[in-house]
Amino acid sequence: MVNKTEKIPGKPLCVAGFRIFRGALVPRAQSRVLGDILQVIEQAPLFSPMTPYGRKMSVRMTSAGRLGWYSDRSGYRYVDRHPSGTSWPSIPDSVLEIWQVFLPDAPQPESCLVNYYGEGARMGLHQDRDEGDFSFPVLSVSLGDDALFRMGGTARRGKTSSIWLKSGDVVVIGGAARLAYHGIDRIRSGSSSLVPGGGRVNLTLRVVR
Ligand SMILES: O=C(O)CCC(=O)C(=O)O
Ligand SMILES: [Mn+2]
Repeated sequence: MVNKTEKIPGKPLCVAGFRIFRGALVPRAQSRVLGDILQVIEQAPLFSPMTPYGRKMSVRMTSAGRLGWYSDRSGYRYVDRHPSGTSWPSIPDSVLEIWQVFLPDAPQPESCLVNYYGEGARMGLHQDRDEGDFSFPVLSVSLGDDALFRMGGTARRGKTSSIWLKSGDVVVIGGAARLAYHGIDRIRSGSSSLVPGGGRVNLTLRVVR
């Protein structure tokens, strides 16, 4: 249930090769997707991963799909089970529909990372490079509180630009930007009432292989 005007995705805002589709999900679609993701979280509760450097991440996360992104002292990787030992729940149809609209020619994503940002949570500048295949874009969906998204190039210390992502925005990170650095500097706590109890939920869909 993507915005009708975006059924054939309109012209995106392009920043550093990142394609940003403002308001791609209308409020009703945002509620539907969030409801489905809250069910995922019930089956596979959010946890706080440890970085390979031994620091607890401020973002809490879980996954849906065949593979989930995971991190601990052994490094960043994809695993086929939640830390509790159960398989990850399936990616909800409402989420796959978004992928289908924006990336009809790509294979189905094998992973939907669910990031939860409470007050003060952030995600440092990084590349998405734990997948075995970088031929396909990464698609990200923002739900809930506004987030300041920083985008750079493929060099660690290159120039960056930032944009506030809002609930319902979709970002497609492909082509020259597939391995570009990006991160979330901060969220604007209380800027949306979509997520019960507040905060921001980000979905990151990826083909992993
Ligand atoms: O929260 C976001 O918008 C970005 C998340 C992200 O970059 C990631 O999980 O790799
Ligand atoms: Mn990322």
